[in-house]
Parts: sequence; structure tokens; C-alpha cells
Amino acid sequence: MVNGMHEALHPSFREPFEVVLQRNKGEREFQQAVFEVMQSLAPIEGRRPEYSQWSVLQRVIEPERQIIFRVPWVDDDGKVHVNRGYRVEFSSVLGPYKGGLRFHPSVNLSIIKFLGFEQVFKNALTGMPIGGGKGGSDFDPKGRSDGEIMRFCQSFMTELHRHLGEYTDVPAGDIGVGGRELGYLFGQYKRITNRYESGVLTGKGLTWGGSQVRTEATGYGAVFFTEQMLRTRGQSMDGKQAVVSGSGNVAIHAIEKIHQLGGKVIACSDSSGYVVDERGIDLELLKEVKEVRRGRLLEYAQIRGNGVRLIEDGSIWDVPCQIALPCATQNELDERDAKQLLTNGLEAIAEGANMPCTTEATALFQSSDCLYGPGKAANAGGVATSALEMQQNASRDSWTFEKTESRLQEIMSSIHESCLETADEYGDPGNYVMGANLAGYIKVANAMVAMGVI
Ligand code: NDP
Ligand code: 2IT
Repeated sequence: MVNGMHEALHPSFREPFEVVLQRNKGEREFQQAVFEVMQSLAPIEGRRPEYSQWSVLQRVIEPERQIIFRVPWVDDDGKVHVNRGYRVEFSSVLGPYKGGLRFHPSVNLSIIKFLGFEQVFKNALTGMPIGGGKGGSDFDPKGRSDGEIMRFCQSFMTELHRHLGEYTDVPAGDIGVGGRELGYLFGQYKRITNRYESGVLTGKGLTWGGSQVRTEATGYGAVFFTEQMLRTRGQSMDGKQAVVSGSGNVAIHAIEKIHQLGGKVIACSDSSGYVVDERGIDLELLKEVKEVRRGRLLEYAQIRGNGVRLIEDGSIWDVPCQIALPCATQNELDERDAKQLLTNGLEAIAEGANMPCTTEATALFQSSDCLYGPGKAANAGGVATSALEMQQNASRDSWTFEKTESRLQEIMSSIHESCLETADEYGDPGNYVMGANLAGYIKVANAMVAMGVI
């Protein structure tokens, strides 16, 4: 997809991009993520000579360290399985490597690198002292018992622990890694190191070092960001019809916040299909099906009744809405979907997931009148609240839900402001993609220049 797109880049970035293609052959997602950032950098060319003098771009596209390891574990029947574990420590220029762990059968080095690369700039945008990294495994948690999940997490951490530390690398959750997995991971880290090092992982349970609002933060933050975008046009979420893809951690809490703000979410999805519920998604039922039973959306449709059914083939983006929040996975929304959404009167889209829109869909949204909040800005609330969790751990404090949520709101407003100010300053007002990429990049690049060639 990215091959042959050099022309879309400023001439000074064509050679570094060629290096990315050659050095990371076949890593489509990573190439796509780098291309998107490079596309946004044209306006600083010539304005920051120290960046080219110190080869900032050439250094920032190469991870500081990439770790790949074997994860052997035994299932309930005594059978041995071998998975592959990853941790890509991308940049520690603004703080310890920080970013989630993803357990999903599709995980490969390209996916972990794209996520780690985006994390660097997202984390910079939050204004918190955190670098960027990402990890995970091609382990498929679906259908596995608690015992199997625990043994897998213990084996994974047995290797990963030597690379972690509250000042070194601080993982959290992502797809397939939530409270249960983080508990097993933290337990094993504590056991191996004989240290109660709370700050080594975020997304912990509330009784053992976790922060209020971390569970809700990514979804809530994405909706706060959407609300901020709508406000620039004198509008709000109140009375809007929304579609949210996914039905995991991010989607559930995005739906919750949209409903709190007076909007109505009429569709959500999982990998088996999507449901349309014109009365508005019943959040209690969705939580029961997804979080308690760890079931499929089919169960939601069956219990909800009243004509709600699971649509197995087709695209959730065909459902007409004013607000769209893709909260499932990368490249889940393509050019056709974007066209359909725009034809149906889409007013705003914010990326709860990381890189959910293809390059072509992104271009279409940017050339339209629709408000478009890119993931690095819109879903930064999760990692920002992780940084608040680290802050509470470091001071052995714990804040109330209200205080933490209001800090999250402030951070999302400041990210929103910083995107708009940067887009203004560099000559493309209202371009949140350019604003987010540039604001994050400049912060990272300035620190890299200050620290010399390392
Ligand atoms: P969860 O595992 O809780 O939920 C993921 C949801 O997306 C599930 O409904 C899942 O369906 C669906 N999904 C995942 N992969 C696919 C796929 N390949 N095809 C179709 N559906 C898929 O993960 P999260 O909610 O935590 O993460 C969702 C997105 O948000 C990811 O892109 C993640 O990187 C991003 N994100 C997460 C943050 C966090 O704090 N958790 C922070 C910032 C971004 P099924 O269950 O059927 O697989
Ligand atoms: O993509 C992301 O920002 C996350 N999965 C959250 C990372 C974190 O460290 O909280």
C-alpha cells in the first residue's frame, strides 16, 4: 500500500522513508504509521535546521531496542504451547518506555512496532514524562480458562521482567490484556524480583496500587476529545446519534460517556459482527455479556430481543450516524467505509483505537468538512491516566474518582488545544492530524537534540 507513495512526501523525507521500507521489509503497519507521521512533517522543513543537523528523523524511526522471546506454557490438558513475546522499546527520551501489551493471534513485529512508534508521539502529546514502547504476544486468549491465562502471563513475565522497572519500562493493557492479565503479570513480577514495585505496571486493581478512572480513561478521553472538537463549531454530544466499533475496554467506556453526555450509541461490534440497537445500546447488558461472561455479541442480541440481531457480514460503518468512534483495531475503517459515513452525514470521527483508519480513509476525512480526531490525540487519555497512576504510586497516594477524572479532562483539553495551536502555527488550521503529529514530534525532537546523539 505504501510503496510508490514517496511522491506524497516532502523531498527531504523520501530517502528516510525509503530506508524505512528497505529496513523493515513487509512490515506494512509500521510503514503506514511512519508514512502518516512523515506526511505531517513538511511544514517544519527548513524551520528547524538543528533537526536535520542531528538526524533526528533518522534516529526516531529506529526503535532503541527490540526484544523477542519464547513463551512456553502448559494448557489444562497438559499440552505444551509455544508463543512469541515482544517488547519494542521505542524511545526513552521523555521518560521510561511506556505503552501497553497486546495479546491477540494477529500480533507480529510490524504491529508492535507501529504501536510503539505511535505511542512515542501520543505520550509526548500528553505532556507527561513518559517515553514510548509496546509489547505483546500472538497468544489467543479466546476460550482459555483462567488457569491457562495465568500460566501464560507468568511465563511471559518470567522473561519480560528483566527488561522492566519503574524507571526503565512500564507496560499496561491493550487488546486482550485487562485487569485480570495485569494482576497475573504484576504478581509474577513481584514474586521474581521480591519487590512491591507498584510503578512497574499500570492498569492495576484499585486495591493494589491502581488508579481510579484508568479503566474508563481511554473511552472517556476519546469522548471528551470529540466534545472539544464539536465545541469549536458551537455543538455538543447532546442529542447526537453515534456508532462505536468494538465492545471491549475502550468501546464500552466510550459508549458510557456518550450516554452520560446525552448522545445515543446505536451500534457496536466485535470480531463476530455488529449489532444495531435503535433504542440505544444497553450498557449494563453489554458489560454483563462482555466483561462478566466474556461472551460474544450474539448473546447481547439474543437477550436484548426486540428485533436486535447480530449482522455477521457487512460493515458497522454502514449504520448512519453523526458521530463515529472506531474503538476496535487497526485498519478497521477503509475508504469505502469513509465514503459511506460521509454520505450518511457524519459530523465527527475520533479514533479510540490505534490507526483504525486506512491511509486512504484518513485522506478522505481530512479533505472533507468532518471533524477528525486522530488516535494519537483522541485515545491518549488511557496512557495519560497511566501516568497519573505512576504519579500516585510514586507519592504513595490515591486520588478520588472525581479528582482523577477532572485531571483527565484537563489533559484532553490541553491535547486538543495543542493540536489546534500547532496546526494554526504551521499553516493548516483545523487539521488535527497534522497538529497532533507535529506537536508530538517537536517535543520529542527537541529533547533528542538536547541530549545529543544517543
Ligand atoms: P479489548 O481487548 O478490550 O477489546 C477489543 C475489541 O475490538 C473487542 O471487541 C474485539 O472483538 C475487537 N477486535 C480486536 N481485534 C479485532 C480484529 N482484528 N477484528 C475485529 N475486531 C477486533 O481492547 P481495547 O478496548 O483495550 O483496545 C481497543 C483499541 O483501542 C485497540 O486498537 C487498542 O490499541 C486501542 N487503545 C487501547 C487503550 C487502552 O487503554 N486499553 C489505550 C489507547 C488505545 P473480539 O473480542 O471479538 O476479538
Ligand atoms: O495504546 C495505548 O495508549 C495503550 N494501550 C495504553 C498504554 C498505557 O501505557 O497505558
